[in-house]
Amino acid sequence: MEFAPALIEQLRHASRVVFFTGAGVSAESGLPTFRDAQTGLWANYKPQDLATPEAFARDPQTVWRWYQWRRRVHADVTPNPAHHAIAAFEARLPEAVLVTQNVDRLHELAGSPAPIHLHGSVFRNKCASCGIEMPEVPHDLETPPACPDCGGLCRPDVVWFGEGLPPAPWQAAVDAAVKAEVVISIGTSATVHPAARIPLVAREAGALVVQVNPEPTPQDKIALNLRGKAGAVLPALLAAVWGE
Ligand code: BJW
Ligand code: ZN
Repeated sequence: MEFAPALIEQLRHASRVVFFTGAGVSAESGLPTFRDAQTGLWANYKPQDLATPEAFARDPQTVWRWYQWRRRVHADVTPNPAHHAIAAFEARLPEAVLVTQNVDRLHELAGSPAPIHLHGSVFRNKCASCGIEMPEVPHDLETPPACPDCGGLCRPDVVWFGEGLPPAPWQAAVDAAVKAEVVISIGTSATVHPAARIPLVAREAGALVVQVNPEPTPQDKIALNLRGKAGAVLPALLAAVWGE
């Protein structure tokens, strides 16, 4: 795989690099992206219609069962070469920051020290009424437990459509984007806001934005586009920069 020599030089000498990831980075581990059609039991449901507070209020058991099923799928998957390459980049770059929209834990499993999770984690729970953190439960429990404090229902600690992002991770991501020399945006459709603003904020502040995606996105025009799968492009980029 060929890369522009100027890109390789810039990465070799950069320190403030932000990696911004979406569901495409986990696709080669076997996790469907958000915009893929669902299969099996869930073929008739669109993720966009399940990941909302309204869906949970209307039919908590169906939404809960969808997340429990996803937790079972997530428990069986492992990081792919893209996650490993990002962790290797982070180890080399003095001030790398990893910002992810993903609710899986594959970056952590690949050795990334402190990913900033903008959309929470599918492996944490909280009370849907009072917001208190609730413990993990067996992934085959088919109904959401009740909150010990207020009797509200347990839900996954993820950010649904219409909900605000957790303020501290969001602020940390914006701060890193403003300071970045390079942002590498990987496997995201760049359509879900405000997260999709991270590469835009960095570009406005003068950073180079590199996008790794086999498909076009609305951010093609502000980025240097590396068309291909993350699991192929990132190890090749790592090798081109440091011969690893
Ligand atoms: C590969 C690959 C390979 C494949 N290698 N690549 C401005 C304009 C319009 C709308 C809005 C706006 N601001 C806010 C909104 C509304 C809404 C929104 O953005 N809607 C748009 C869809 C139109 N946003 C919100 O509601 C947000 N909240 C909010 O704004 O609150 C306001 C508020 C403020 C104060 C108080 C109260 C409210 C919240 C958004 C939360 C998103 N949550 C989800 C679900 C998480 C839980 C779960 O997983 O169940 O997060 S939605 C879903 O999308 C998930 C993802 O993190 C997120 C991003 O998706 P991502 O990662 O980009 O995946 P895909 O599937 O879209 O794309 C995959 C890409 O990978 C594709 O491009 C492929 O080509 C590529 N790919 N294989 C590399 N091998
Ligand atoms: Zn509660």
